[in-house]
Amino acid sequence: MPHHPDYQKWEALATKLMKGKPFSSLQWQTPEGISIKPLYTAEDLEGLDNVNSLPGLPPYVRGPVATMYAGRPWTIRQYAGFSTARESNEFYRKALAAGQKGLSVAFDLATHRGYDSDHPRVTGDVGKAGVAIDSVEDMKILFDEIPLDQMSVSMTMNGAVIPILASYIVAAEEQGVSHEKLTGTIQNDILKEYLTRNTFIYPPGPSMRIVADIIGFCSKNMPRYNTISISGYHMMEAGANSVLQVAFTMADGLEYVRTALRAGMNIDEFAPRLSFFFGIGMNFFMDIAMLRAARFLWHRLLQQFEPKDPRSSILRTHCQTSGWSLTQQDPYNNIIRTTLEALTSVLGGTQSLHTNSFDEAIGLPTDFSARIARNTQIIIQEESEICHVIDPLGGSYYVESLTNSIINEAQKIIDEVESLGGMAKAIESGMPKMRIEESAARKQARIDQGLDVIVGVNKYQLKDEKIDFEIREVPASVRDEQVDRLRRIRGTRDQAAVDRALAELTKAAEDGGNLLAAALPAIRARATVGEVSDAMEKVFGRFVSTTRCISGAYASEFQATSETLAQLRGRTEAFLQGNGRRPRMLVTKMGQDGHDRGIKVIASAYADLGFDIDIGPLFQTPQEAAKMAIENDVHVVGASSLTAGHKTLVPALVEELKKQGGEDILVVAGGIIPPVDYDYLYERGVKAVFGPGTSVIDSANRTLDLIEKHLGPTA
Ligand code: 2CP
Repeated sequence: MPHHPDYQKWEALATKLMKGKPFSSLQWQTPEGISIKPLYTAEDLEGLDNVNSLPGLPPYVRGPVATMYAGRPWTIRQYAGFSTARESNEFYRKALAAGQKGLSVAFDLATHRGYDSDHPRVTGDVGKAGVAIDSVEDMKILFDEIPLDQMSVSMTMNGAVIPILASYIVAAEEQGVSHEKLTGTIQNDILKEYLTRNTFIYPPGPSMRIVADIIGFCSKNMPRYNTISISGYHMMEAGANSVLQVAFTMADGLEYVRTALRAGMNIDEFAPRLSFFFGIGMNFFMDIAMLRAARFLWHRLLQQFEPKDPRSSILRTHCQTSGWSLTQQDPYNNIIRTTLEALTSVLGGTQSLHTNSFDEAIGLPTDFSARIARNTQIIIQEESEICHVIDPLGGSYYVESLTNSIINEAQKIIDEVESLGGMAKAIESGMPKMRIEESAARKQARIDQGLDVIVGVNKYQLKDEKIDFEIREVPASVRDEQVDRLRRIRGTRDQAAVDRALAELTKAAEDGGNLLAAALPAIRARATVGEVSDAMEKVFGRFVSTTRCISGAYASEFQATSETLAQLRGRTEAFLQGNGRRPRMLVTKMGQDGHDRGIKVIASAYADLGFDIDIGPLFQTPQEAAKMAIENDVHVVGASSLTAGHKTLVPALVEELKKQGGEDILVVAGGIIPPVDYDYLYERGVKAVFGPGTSVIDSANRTLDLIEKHLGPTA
């Protein structure tokens, strides 16, 4: 019992208010497995390692810089990019004029996966979820009138990281900016691509070599450039709770450090320029504590490499508010969610921040929604007076105690990963992926039962949902424009010089030369992003992932008495009796969209509900998805789209099914599909569209209704 002199008085008062309920009923068990008490006191801080340090000094819990925001606020760095380089450049220049401080480039999925815009696999992806970049000519337009010696630029690129970083460097050269003046960050975090984000190109071995080559080149030639952004964000978006996010991110970081050391670098040559990226969700204090714990852990973990430079073990991070926490229902609520998450990031001591636009669960941000998102940060920075005091929650009984719990829980998982031989081996074993997917399925089950409240989705729903704001649409003509420019570039360049440079790059891939250095001549000669990727693919091959799915987690999170679960399981059993087989569904992601949380949750939950589930490999074409659906004799295909390819790819699937003799197979769609597009899809044969926030139980019931109606009275 705490020794506070008044503790017993407080307990007596509180017990009276409990009206006979046990005191323990006020304890809350978080999804991370941390037990939260209703009250923390000074005694909770006794003996904790993370308490009472100072900012800018080890173990850096209170911030990486001594003066923190009192000296310089965090960088307002909005992640953006869409359509063509010209349009994105205009968007950036307007944002910078309106108070944004750093740039963060979003590339389209074709670019991420190393395909030029005229490649047949990317017809639905060009310019959709980011800007299309096919060559240095596009990169030059992207940064037109933006001096690259003065602007820090982050580029989210992992798969096609060699041609994209090379194009950025050459665009800077052609602006007259030398390599050592460049400031910014390349994401270059391939491990989490195999785990969650899925924009890999090559197998893990050569991909890790690329990471090391970039760290090696930049450490020597671009000393102000952050060579990697070790990212937990995508793990959180895929369903990881805060402990899993921080643990797996640290473990990824250790793997990169060891990779660079193995490549012959000295720890102090590269570690000061490793940076991090965390996702911030709605558990306000949890993620403040997570950022503080992350800094503590990184400092402690790095000591094994015996750094001499103190900067080597300082964790600096970018944060982004959670896209997954945004709802399509009552979407202005998202402004409030994002504000809270931004405050979490700031109170946790982030160096750089992206705040999401309120309409991102519906479509691409517009100028209007992007302005509100940006101003959310500007108002915190310039109106709230928050920046004057460093780590204002330092010493808070609750926050410090929570910081300590996260340190301890995350360390256990890091130890588990280490015992598997490090993160690369752990990923091969499937352990981190399973933990994240299990966490996602459990979360969905809690939401579907109303145990975790989402306002406007499972509580306080609106009767009439009206969208009274503009939604940005990227026209199909963007692809034509890119294809035209590619044709012009290929028609005017010195083809022999391009061929020579590409052959040199292939040779470097074979012989072990630095790949970024070897790509620069090819990019200068106007080789395209796709050609540079192909030159390495000749040696490395293209990686094909296998999609597995966990079972039991969704159902086990349901209360035993749940009638909805029992009712649906009864329906699928009855279907089995009536039809001799279970309702069978193929879930597919077409195009280059690798956001697979949705299909994973659907697949494991539907399987728990009694469906037979097939999961298509990532990056299917509509032809491939139709063929698989027919071969597997499914009743329905569920197509998930989160990157604006739905109007091209889903109708193409319906057509392909008809063409290949599968016209009896139903098609439903889900993901981020603006409601204004629903009719477009219905008119083209799609039977149902399930937007974000749809309960899995509801969607399963509706899917079963559709199948039964389609099969007729025998069903
Ligand atoms: C900072 N500085 C200061 C102070 N604070 N100087 C004096 N007093 C202070 N109080 C200095 C720093 O030392 C640094 O100088 C310079 O100011 C810039 O500060 P910084 O803290 O390094 O900020 P930054 O340049 O914005 O860099 C932040 C990060 C960087 C985190 C280190 O890696 C970054 O910007 N990351 C962004 C990643 C990103 O945008 N990702 C997008 C993800 P020196 O440089 O001279 O030391 S997109 C997400 C999507 C969803 C996706 O991935 O799919």
